[in-house]
Amino acid sequence: MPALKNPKRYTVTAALIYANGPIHIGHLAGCYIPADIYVRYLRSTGAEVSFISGTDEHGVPITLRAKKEGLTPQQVVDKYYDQIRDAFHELGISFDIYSRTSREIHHQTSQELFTTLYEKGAFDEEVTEQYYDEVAGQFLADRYIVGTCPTCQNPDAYGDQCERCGSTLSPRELGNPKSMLSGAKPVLKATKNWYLPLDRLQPKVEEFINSHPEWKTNVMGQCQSWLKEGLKPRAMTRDLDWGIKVPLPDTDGKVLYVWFEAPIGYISATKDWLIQKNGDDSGWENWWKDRETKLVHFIGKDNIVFHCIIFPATLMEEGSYILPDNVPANEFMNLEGDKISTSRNWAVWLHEYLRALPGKQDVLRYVLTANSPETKDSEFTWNDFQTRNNSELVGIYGNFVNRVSVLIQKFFEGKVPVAGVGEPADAEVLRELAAFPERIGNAIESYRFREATSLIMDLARLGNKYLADTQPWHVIKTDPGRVGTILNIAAQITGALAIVSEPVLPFTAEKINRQFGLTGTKWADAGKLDLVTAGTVLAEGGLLFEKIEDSVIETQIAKLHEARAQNLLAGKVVPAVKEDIQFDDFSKLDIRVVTILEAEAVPKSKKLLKLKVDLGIETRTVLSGISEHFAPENIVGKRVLYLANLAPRKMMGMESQGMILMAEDRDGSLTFLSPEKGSIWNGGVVS
Ligand code: B3M
Ligand code: ZN
Repeated sequence: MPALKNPKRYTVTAALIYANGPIHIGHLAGCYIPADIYVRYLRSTGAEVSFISGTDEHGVPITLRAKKEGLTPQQVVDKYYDQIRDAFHELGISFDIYSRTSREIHHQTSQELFTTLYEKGAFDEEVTEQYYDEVAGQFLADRYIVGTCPTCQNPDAYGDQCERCGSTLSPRELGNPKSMLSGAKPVLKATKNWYLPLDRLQPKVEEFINSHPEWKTNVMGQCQSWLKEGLKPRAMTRDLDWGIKVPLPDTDGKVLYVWFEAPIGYISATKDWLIQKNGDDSGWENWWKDRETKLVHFIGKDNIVFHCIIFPATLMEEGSYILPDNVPANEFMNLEGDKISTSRNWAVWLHEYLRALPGKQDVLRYVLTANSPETKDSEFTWNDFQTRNNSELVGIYGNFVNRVSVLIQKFFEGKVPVAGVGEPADAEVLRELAAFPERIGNAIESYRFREATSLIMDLARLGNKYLADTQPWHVIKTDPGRVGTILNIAAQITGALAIVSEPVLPFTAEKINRQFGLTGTKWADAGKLDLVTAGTVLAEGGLLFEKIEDSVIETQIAKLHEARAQNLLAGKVVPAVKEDIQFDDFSKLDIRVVTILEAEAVPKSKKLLKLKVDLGIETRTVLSGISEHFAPENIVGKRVLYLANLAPRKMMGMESQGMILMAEDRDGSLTFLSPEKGSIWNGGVVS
């Protein structure tokens, strides 16, 4: 099936993210923002669209997270479902439905599809030996097992995939396998599972993929490399207890493979949407079975094989479904020079962004699109974020709209003036304006969102240039009628800008619409000469974008590094408690409260301070490795705990007597132990 021309309707899906953690900018840039731009554009052209997404609530990523957080899998998915849904909503991602795979409708839909395929004989039933953890009493599928990747020797490859080299694996291919549950070396145990014979389906899959030469090269590249390697049968069931029960007799302890059922979640979510909207799911087939419906999957690059090969193969075997027309997967977005990583806490989290920079949804949408990892990995930096905001959104886009409204306020009491007879400059700008909607539309329809964004900015530049060329602020003195024409045209450009930028900047477009009295505009209205009606009284506008100061950016960068440091420390091994000693051993320690009388840096030493301490009965000199933590002048006079009978040691040519006792925090900072009262503490009481 080659790409569909003039579809009747669109089913647009965005990946069902695992409900095992919050959303970060990598997810947004990879899939959700492009999907939302595409859908908002389609709606604006009057197309019939369903925009489908939700959370993926099964699979090992959920159960592993539950184990890590000390929650049940259900508690984990409940917690993150709400958080993810709300954050998307706040960012203006305009899903028609944000469903979840734990809903009954999904269990039912995926079990039905499994049963249909089973009854058609689409699966091979096979008893194989799978790894089993005898300590945990559980089979170890996918991410429950780690070992050495046969391709790149990464010692931490998962049972289903090596994250270092990208190879798809099965647990048996791992060297030195280890259970993620107990750390035990797993044993092999026989179990029955149902396999989709992708090897036999390869010719059909190949024909499907080859009918789409228009797919993005990064997507096509991955597909071809899979096909070249030769598809292998893949089990569609797993020996796990969290998931959707296999709808066959005697299959206790078995669930559907998460990558079998999760994409079916798009279908269930469509039904869920219709049920919520109309009370029943009638008509759902229009979105999934009508050959004139265009199905587009927005995903990140790590999900390509599942959406381009495995899910289509499943649908082909069933027979009555349409197949994806396109899978415009993006590459990855990196962050400040490093890969985004949830486990290393190196990410900008959406819910935190929304709290830290309220009202700046469009700035994030814009920056992530302008710098989208469309054809290759790209990088988000806070400095680039600031520059794009300050010089593009504020300096070009916001500046244009602001000038238009200020000039209309100033010269026409806030009422959009009537246009008179035009001059060549007007004809020229209108000619250029007229070309933009189609150019931007074409870019969006071809999934070139970066280009669309830069064209939007070009349109704002065109507006600025028109004002600079026609100089209404000078002309007003001699020819107010001419200024009326100029500002009427400028208002039409503003209205068009709102329409064509709405997919990327929906909050901003809404503000412009409100200010310029526009309602219910469509894509085809952009470029019309009477889009903004003369005589419209401009509503209060305010600035569309505001400058972001250095301090805001510095705070964000610091936060990022702090989060990573915290994370590293959280993983730091705290030494186990040492072997027991007897009271006699303890009473040998002569611990006292002393006062620091003098403190000075030790020449040529980075760490040492030379302290003179007062024991009450004598003074001592002690060298203490605290120079990086305390300035000498700040510690004179402090009362601290001191081990008085530690045998003297030579350091840097000086004798150090005894030792100052300190507490070390998780982040490596030091604190003196400073009793408020008392002079000598010996085996117990501070008095
Ligand atoms: N849950 C992978 C992910 O969250 C997977 C996507 C499913 S899409 C049907 O990245
Ligand atoms: Zn590898």
